[in-house]
Amino acid sequence: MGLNLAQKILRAHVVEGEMIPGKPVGIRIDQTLTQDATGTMAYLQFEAMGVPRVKTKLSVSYIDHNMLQDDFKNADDHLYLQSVAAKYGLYFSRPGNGICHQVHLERFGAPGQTLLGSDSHTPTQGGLGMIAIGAGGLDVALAMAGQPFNLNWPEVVNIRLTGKLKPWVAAKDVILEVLRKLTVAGGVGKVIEYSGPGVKSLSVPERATITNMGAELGATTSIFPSDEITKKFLVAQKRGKAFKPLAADADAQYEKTVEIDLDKLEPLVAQPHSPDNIIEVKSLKGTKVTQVAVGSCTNSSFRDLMTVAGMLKGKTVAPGLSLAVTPGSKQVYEMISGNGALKDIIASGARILESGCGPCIGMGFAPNSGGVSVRSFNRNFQGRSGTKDAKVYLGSVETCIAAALTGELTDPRKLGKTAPKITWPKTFLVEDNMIIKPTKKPTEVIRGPNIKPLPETKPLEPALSGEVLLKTGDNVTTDHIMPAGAKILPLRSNIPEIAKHVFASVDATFHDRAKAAGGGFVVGGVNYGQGSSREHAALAPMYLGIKAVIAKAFARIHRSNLVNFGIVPFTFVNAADYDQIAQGDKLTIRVGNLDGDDVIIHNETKGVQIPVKHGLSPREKDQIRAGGALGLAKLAK
Ligand code: MIC
Ligand code: SF4
Repeated sequence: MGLNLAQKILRAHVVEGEMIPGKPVGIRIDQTLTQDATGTMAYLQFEAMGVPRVKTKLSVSYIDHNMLQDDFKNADDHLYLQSVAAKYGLYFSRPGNGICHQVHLERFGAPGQTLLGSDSHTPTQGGLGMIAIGAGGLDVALAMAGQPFNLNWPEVVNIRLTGKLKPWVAAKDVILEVLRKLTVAGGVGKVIEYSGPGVKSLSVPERATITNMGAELGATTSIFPSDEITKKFLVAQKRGKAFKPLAADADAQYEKTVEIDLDKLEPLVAQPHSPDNIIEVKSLKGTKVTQVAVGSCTNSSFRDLMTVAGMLKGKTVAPGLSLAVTPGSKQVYEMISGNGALKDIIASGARILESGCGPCIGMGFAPNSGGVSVRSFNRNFQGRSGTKDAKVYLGSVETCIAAALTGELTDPRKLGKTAPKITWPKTFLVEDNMIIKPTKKPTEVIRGPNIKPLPETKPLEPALSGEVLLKTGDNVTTDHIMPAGAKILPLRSNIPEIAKHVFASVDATFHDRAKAAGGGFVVGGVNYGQGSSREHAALAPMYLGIKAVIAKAFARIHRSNLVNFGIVPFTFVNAADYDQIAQGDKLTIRVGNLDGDDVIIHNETKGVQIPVKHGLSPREKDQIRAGGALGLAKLAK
């Protein structure tokens, strides 16, 4: 029986466990990446492990999220990260060098290797034929310390691409179509693997747009084969040596195959407030738009910025609308300024933002009240833009600029028969002067006042009791649990402070009630904790005394983060029992030593007993018993 590509790479990296779908395995990690918003916590945890140097082939620390420096906090974090990188042997990508996933694609990604990143869009590197997985900072810290990464052996779904994209239809429309078909929970526990004759019509950055937004499916990762196009990209990045041809066997088996005919695709958008709320752009014709933003790790490559320039050349942004454009990396920025494309963008009235995450994570450029924003990004959860009642649509660069020029949602095909043609350079401009290489020189770690010590964790108690502090619905995101944005993100290395914002947008009283009650429980629906990999969505609730979350189903990364911080993730045996618990109910859960999987919740307020499961692997049980993975790592030292 032939193997698919994901299985081939994973198999070559397995160090423990059984390769049976749903069963836990440990894999060796070749590369890691962190960004500043998750990195500070990851490195505080790495430091606590007492390992003198990172043990991976390559580890990179990026600064791209917390770039607004309205006081000392973000700048303190940057210095801490730079000094930690120097001390422990990491590459350091300085602020201004670009968005981690874009820069990693250009400078470090390597076909056939494994990458673990403390950011949910780490699968971007699947565009280069890597197994690239997003995880919480603690998992990344453990990988840097040489530990295997644990995951359940995934099912592999094949997306078979045929045909070729028509003018004005983009790679973004491919992933929006996949989201329409599979939904935001459709990828949980799965790897999405692309195959078929349509693959060769897509460049590496286009493939990376698709694998990037595979995160929105909840998938473990997404991957493309590594072929002649991959080789051309790596050679153009002066990294030809990293190339390795990789593909699935001709008779590879998949859990299922979904066919997409690229010829038939049309420009699509995700409507507010979910990336799977997909519709054709043409059916929203005439919807007034007040702002447009191009950028983010999904769509800020050279190809994307050249498309922006080509479409804007000689034109002016529609009145009553603001357009922001973010080049994804310094390489892209320098190249478009060298070839004159930047001039066309500036001349049109666009506002150029520095290379970083920016508006994607609410770091500036928030929309007006009730505004309509069209963005080339990957997430449109309510409030993420910084304006709670804004309506955010996600679309291709082509769809964004069509809106920017006309002031309303417009099918880009209406702009003419031929889309701007992009001339690819033979070689990209390779100048790594903003990447500091690891050295062996002894260095001191710089800890400004924003770097607070890690909070204490406590071993598991045999009986958990308390109040249900919050009951949520389905698809709650980590942006709901632990919001981001310009005001809250600078607190990422200060848990007592950031904990004040837990669930702030859902229920502003949550923090005070949790504190007063000395902790308690949260109840959720399906796909609880989708979205970001931020471990603060587990760490801050742990700090507030949350002992367990009881949900219909969890998103993969968030479930692992809960376990990493000693919070038990229970799922209902019967989903209907969700109705048997109300906010404010008093629960007692006798977990004992977590030996059996079946646990009964006693709802003392309602006088009912509710069966739940924890589904913890032996390793996860040990972690929870020790009060979390860091506790366990310390015990093992
Ligand atoms: C995001 O897109 O939500 C982020 C910000 O990049 C997060 C990481 C974080 O919260 O720091 C992610 O996707 O993991
Ligand atoms: Fe940054 Fe947005 Fe990408 Fe997250 S999704 S890494 S915030 S650009």
